[in-house]
Amino acid sequence: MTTHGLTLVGEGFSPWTEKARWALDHHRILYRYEEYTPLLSEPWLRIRAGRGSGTISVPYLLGGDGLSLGDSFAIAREADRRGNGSLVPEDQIDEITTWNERSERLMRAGRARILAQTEENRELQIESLPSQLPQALRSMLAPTVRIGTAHLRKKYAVRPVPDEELEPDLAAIRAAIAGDPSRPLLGRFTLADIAMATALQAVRPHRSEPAGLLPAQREAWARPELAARWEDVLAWRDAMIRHRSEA
Ligand SMILES: N[C@@H](CCC(=O)N[C@@H](CS)C(=O)NCC(=O)O)C(=O)O
Repeated sequence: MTTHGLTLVGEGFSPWTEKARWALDHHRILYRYEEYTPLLSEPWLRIRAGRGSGTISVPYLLGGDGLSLGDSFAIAREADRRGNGSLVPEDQIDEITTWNERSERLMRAGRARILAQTEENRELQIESLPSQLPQALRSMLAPTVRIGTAHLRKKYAVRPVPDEELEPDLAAIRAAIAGDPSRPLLGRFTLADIAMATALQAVRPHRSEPAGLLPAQREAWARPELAARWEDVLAWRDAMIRHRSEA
């Protein structure tokens, strides 16, 4: 297997990372995946990315040829370039950008919720620690996770997002699919579908994707009352993910 020197640095539980992975996988682009831990992994990522200052986030795509991309939308466009396009067709770029902005809003709402829950819940703190840490240390180190959540709160200016604020973006999906749970948002499968399907993790995660979302995290991302009002939209998301695994 050759990855052409591509490394994707990401967080296994993150919808942004999942979006980038889906776009790369869609084009069957091979890459090495590397798990990122906030704060701890940042210096090494900065060195390899050639970004000594400024904000840096994951997913981050690094290439042996100097490729250095730190945004899921940019990574998806790169995947499209390498894979001879189809996810971001030029004639639909404006609509796809609008869907991408909707997905960002949902994902940011998800981040606000999971950070708040992680600050309260010890099980979530333990799950958030790097997986290579031995079991005996995990319980002891659980409170240190709050250093990471405080850092992320500040970095992303996180504020609580009530359920109602998510509804206009969910209504946009409902209108676009018009009762057909397997209809792509723009009539053909594009990055709009990937972005929104992954972002719906902020309403209720899919039962098994992303695989890096651990059990307590999966429960904590869910907004059950909101999800109950948008089952048709969640069924559409499930159909998109089925389509991904069948492809
Ligand atoms: N607009 C960016 C947002 C990415 C983002 O918010 N990443 C967060 C969540 S995965 C992150 O890197 N968190 C860890 C950190 O900032 O250290 C994208 O689409 O890639």
